[in-house]
Amino acid sequence: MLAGKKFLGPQTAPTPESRGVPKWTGTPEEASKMLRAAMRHFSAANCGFTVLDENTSKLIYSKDPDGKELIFTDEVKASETDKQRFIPKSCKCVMAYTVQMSPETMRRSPTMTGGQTTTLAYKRAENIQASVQEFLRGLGYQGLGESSTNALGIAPAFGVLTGLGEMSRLNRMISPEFGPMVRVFKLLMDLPVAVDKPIDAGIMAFCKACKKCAEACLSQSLSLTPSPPGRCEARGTTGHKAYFEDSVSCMTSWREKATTNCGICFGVCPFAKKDKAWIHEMVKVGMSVAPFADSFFRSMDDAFGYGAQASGESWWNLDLPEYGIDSSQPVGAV
Ligand code: B12
Ligand code: SF4
Ligand code: SF4
Repeated sequence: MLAGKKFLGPQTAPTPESRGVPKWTGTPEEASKMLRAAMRHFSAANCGFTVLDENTSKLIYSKDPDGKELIFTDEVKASETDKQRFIPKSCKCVMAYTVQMSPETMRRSPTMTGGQTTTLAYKRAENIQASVQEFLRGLGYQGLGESSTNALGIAPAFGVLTGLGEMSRLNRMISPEFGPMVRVFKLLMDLPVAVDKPIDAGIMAFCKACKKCAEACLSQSLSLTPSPPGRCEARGTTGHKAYFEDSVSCMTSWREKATTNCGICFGVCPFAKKDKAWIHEMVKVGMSVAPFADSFFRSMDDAFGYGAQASGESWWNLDLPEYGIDSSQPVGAV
């Protein structure tokens, strides 16, 4: 199935109403547990939950990429017109979820082999979103998704708020289980769920000494400041601490190459080599117990050559697993 993304979903699954049965009910904890299992089954790497409040509602865009306005309403049913999408205030539960990307192909950025890492994850996310929207409909609830790739709201922010990972020098989310090798998505629901909390796995602290991504970026778009500033002068952004990148020079460098996007910074990150080497295990231990060891572990990562970019040539000789990812990685096991 390649469903294409829709705000309201495919709307084809029979509802409890149409089957003459009551909607599913359970505790918020049971709902979260059920959704976690369903999302893994649909091929998401992990998912987490939070609730929209006065602050976090600001992370929902005011307009989708197609120009339609996103408007919160007191109506019970979500709907859309030519110009607007209406989000019932009852759809205040947010599920953020991740989809794994292949570290082996990403470290071939910026080439077509590297670029398809992104495309493949987006294709899988289309199916995952449609599947969970239909799953919720079958239970008697609404799942409001991205109307097109990356619509609806700021994905890394919801990833962090739902405890899936931490922000990093990439100005993107790094997950303890999968490193930066995940794309992040979100869905609004009226199914009450148990919420998760943001985590501190020492990742942002590790970034202070590491800087590997910023040194590898060919357009010098990433921040080299020791600590994340709370304000981005270029964007006029305040309110969250982040290592803001120069997104104009990043995107310009893609356009100059004119063949593909880029992801060098993701590919070289020591956390991208998850479970490939003992060094990674040591990094994990080091960062949780001895933050001063971070620069040592970054040097070890360099010494073992794990952070190297790779050539996009002869990709057909790569003996990759399906989708180039390890789908046997359990979550929460770090
Ligand atoms: C626009 C965009 C870009 C633009 C501009 C980025 C920007 N910062 O504006 C450009 C072209 C530069 C870009 C590049 C890349 N991107 Co991009 N991008 C997006 C997009 C579509 C929108 C982000 C946005 O709204 N930015 C505007 C404002 C909010 O930016 P900002 O103030 O700098 O805030 C950033 C962070 O600080 C954080 N954030 C913002 N508010 C808050 C609040 C809180 C509380 C917290 C914790 C965090 C947080 O989120 C923002 C992420 O860019 C998202 C998808 C999405 N809907 O989120 C993908 C997305 C962020 N990109 C992604 C990726 C992977 C990339 C690339 C590696 C390209 C690739 N090969 O895929 C590069 C990495 C470049 C880099 N390291 O800087 C992934 C990141 C996944 C992850 N693990 O976090 C996303 C989430 C797409 C996806 N569906 O997975 N991107
Ligand atoms: S995607 Fe490429 S150009 Fe953009 S910040 Fe990362 S390494 Fe630099
Ligand atoms: S390469 Fe180093 S500095 Fe960059 S995100 Fe990864 S751990 Fe942080």
